Amino acid sequence: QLNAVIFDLDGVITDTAEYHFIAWKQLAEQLGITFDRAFNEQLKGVSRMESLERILALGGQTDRYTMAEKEALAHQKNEHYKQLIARMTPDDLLPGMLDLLRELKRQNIKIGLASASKNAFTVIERLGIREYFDTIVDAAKVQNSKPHPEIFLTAAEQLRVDPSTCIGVEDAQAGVAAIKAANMFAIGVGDKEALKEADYIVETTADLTYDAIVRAFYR
Ligand code: B16
Ligand code: MG
Repeated sequence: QLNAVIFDLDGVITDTAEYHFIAWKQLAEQLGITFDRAFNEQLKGVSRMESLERILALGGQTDRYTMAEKEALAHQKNEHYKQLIARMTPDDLLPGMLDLLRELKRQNIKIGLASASKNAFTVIERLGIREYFDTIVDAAKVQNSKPHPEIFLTAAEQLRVDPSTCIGVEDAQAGVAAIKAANMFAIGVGDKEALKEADYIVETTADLTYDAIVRAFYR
């Protein structure tokens, strides 16, 4: 029986990856590190500090900064990112997502958010969809990042549902792995090859209709 659907935020509900890209790119350039869109793909679903570490490694600067300096660099990126997301509106919802949230509500299926972003709440507010969520679990509330299942398990616990009755929706490979480790039904949005661990894969959110996901879950 399907009781809940738990969504990732970035890349599933909205495309904040572009804003993360702009903010990280500016910081990387300041440090003399060349940073392109292809590399940005590797930062999807990855925490802020881990993203910084990967960028420093890309530039061969892993040991150049103290922990305090790294915190300051991550803070600087986040201030820039916050300026960018402050301009988001409901128009930034990905295709089909509002319809899906509405239909889930109508069918009395619980809705959760499991995002690695500490800015998740702000983004949800900017998108005007706060009212749809029965729980929002973000990186600030968990110890372990994806692919660890903790964030999805915490969401299920707060929704008071058994993980096996949940669908998790993710665009990142680490996210799909986290959903599977939580013993939930995993839906991947994006590349078939990259997300092959998922139980069901759609190319874009436009294909993420209520009927399609329910059919996949009960198949
Ligand atoms: P913040 P998700 C993730 O969100 C993003 O995909 C990832 O690129 C970002 O670095 C991470 O959140 C942390 O974000 O710096 O705002 O805490 O895909 O799990 O919703
Ligand atoms: Mg994501």
